[in-house]
Amino acid sequence: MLYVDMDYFYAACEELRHPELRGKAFVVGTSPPETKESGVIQTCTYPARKFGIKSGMSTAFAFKLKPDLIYLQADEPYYEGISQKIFDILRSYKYKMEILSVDEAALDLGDSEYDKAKALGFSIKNRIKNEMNLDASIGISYGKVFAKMACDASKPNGLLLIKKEEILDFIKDKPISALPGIGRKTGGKLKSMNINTIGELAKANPLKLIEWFGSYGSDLYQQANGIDNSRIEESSTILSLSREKVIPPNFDPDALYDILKPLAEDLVKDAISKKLMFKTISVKAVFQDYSTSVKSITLNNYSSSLELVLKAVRSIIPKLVSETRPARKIGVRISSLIDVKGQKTLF
Ligand code: DCP
Ligand code: MG
Ligand code: MG
Repeated sequence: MLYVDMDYFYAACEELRHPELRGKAFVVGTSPPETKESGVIQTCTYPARKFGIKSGMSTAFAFKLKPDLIYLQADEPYYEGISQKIFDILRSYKYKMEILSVDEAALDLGDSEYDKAKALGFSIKNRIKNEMNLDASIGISYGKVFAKMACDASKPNGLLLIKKEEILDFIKDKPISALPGIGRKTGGKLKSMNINTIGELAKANPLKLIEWFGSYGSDLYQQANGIDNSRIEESSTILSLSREKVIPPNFDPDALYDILKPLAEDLVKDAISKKLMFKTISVKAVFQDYSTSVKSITLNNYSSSLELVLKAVRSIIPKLVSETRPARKIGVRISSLIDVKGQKTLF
């Protein structure tokens, strides 16, 4: 498996159209410059990371760490256009490919020899550099999870191959947070049981893990023991579908669901007609000051269920908007799409 993740992606895209920023410490955040301190950092360049700045941090705090930080507001449609071009390059290699986020994808190399896989990795890196002037990091290993971990460990602008027999050594002293999918909740629970490293997780009681986390617990136990059963789910060339609507002035925030429901119905109809299934559901709000906020829910499996979209929308709305912060526009989006052409039984 070969895993590609672009380096400081949104900020690297900004360097393409603002060459004067290249190599500087700057951040990309959610809010317009006038109200930037109310938002969060979406990414920052590696020079900015030296000051302790990170994605997800409040912009106000990032400015405490570096008061003369350069700030830009995110422009997602621009980044998504660049992302499509990168995926076109990856697709041209004709391997089975899964897109995992705006800046990452996995290619299934089958039983390729290590030398051949490495040469392919360098060829991909060079093409992305030559054609897009962007740095990609690449991890090659057995399974999606270990290839992603190799990619993370290679950053920035790296390429790392971890052979099957090297995996246990590679993962055992890493913190559990290095495993993809371990967030604050799972991480906190494991830490409360004194499980801090992947090596410690490998020795945990698998039945307990399943009791706490269901089938994810079993995946975690296997991964910690060097087993990765994840398969490539071939992605659609369409990255996401969305619908949005302007909210009338003084609209009751409790009634936002009534605006989103018909949008979600139309969206799911569109997905089914395009023979697509989705895994991620997002609701986006644009506020009066044009700052935006997006919250997402990722399902365990691909779906085409309107019910699941509506359930996700109902649970996200209260987290996104409040009476003190009225939204001017609201939208719903489905992403992580797969093509189900020829798999009619799924519908
Ligand atoms: N992103 C975001 N909010 C976050 C994390 C990420 O909006 N909390 C966006 C901005 C990132 C892009 O997604 O540029 C890709 O995320 P990555 O996690 O791959 O991070 P970067 O590509 O920015 O940096 P790295 O070099 O560590 O991959
Ligand atoms: Mg990245
Ligand atoms: Mg990424």
